Amino acid sequence: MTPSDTANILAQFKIAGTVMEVKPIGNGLINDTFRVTTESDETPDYVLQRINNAIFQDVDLLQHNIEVVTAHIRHKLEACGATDINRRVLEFVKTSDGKTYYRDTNDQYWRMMVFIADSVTREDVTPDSAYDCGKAFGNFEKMLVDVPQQLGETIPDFHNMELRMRQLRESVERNASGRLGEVADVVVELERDADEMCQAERLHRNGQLPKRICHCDTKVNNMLFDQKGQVLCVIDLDTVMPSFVFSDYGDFLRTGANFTAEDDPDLSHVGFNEDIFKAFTKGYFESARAFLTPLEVELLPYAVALFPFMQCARFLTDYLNGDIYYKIKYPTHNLDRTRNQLALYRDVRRHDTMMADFIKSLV
Ligand code: GN1
Ligand code: MG
Repeated sequence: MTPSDTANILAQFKIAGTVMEVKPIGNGLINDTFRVTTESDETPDYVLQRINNAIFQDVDLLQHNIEVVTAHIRHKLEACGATDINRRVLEFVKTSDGKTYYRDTNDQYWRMMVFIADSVTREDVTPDSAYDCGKAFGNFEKMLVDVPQQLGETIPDFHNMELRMRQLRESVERNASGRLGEVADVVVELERDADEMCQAERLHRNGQLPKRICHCDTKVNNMLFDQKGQVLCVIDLDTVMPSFVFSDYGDFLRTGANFTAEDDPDLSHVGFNEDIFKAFTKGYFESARAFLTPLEVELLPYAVALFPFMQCARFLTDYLNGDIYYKIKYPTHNLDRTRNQLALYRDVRRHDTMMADFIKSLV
């Protein structure tokens, strides 16, 4: 982005104050994010994002979802007399024609949010913070059980395991990168459990499992905390859409309860952290028990296994396709991610009984 591009983009949004600096922040694998600092302490800072519209192809639908969800949460917070509401829900800045995004002349899409004052993101999860995160994500779902409008899927079938297996099989078939030989063992292992991991879709077709509005990218770095470490709000709302509750519960534990990062190439570091599992589950269940069905509760251990399994299939598919989806830092990055997630999946399965017993003890 040249300085004049930046100036043009900023000029589209009705922001207060004079911009001093625009600097990249965050480490998401999909969008590009910048912090926009304004000169005076009287005016807020902002977050500018370029929406990756190769991945989120219907930006109109995406922003519609986000507008509905943030308005609904704001309304709920007001109704229960919450304080500090501007730090508990995101606020989007409108463009001069009243939209929450701007499409530039290069077909790039931009949006702006008010930067939440005195907030920090975290990358680490401890048993204490895991409990709070569980409560917060459970509460996020709870606030959205009665969203008044139909929301669309911003990435159709995003967490549909049947689709992810189909995509993997196609990438195996094509072997576009010529890397299949290196990963054939992983393909065999995923195929072995594929049927079991696809059970949510079958239960949904039989009418036994509902879709609810979920966040669908529940990493700890998709939350803001205050300076004392208390959760302020959930951010990164692009993937908020109808899904199984497993998405939010299982995907948090995929990253939060792994002893190491999802791309650590040293598999001896990978493992499932039981303390984090218990703390997160306790917090999540406290918030979500009011609306979860008995079948959803019974399948929570399945959710914990599903997400490393699905992410393994997704990273592997991208590796076979020649790294066209996830940002990579070196040629075998997706391979390291794939093997890491497979190792995590295996370790989660060793905890099946422990997880089921723990969840029963909460019910
Ligand atoms: C992507 O960009 P980020 O890190 O928030 C991906 C998630 C994956 C994650 C793996 C839209 O999320 O589904 O779990 O990478 N988001 C999308 O790190 O595909
Ligand atoms: Mg993110």
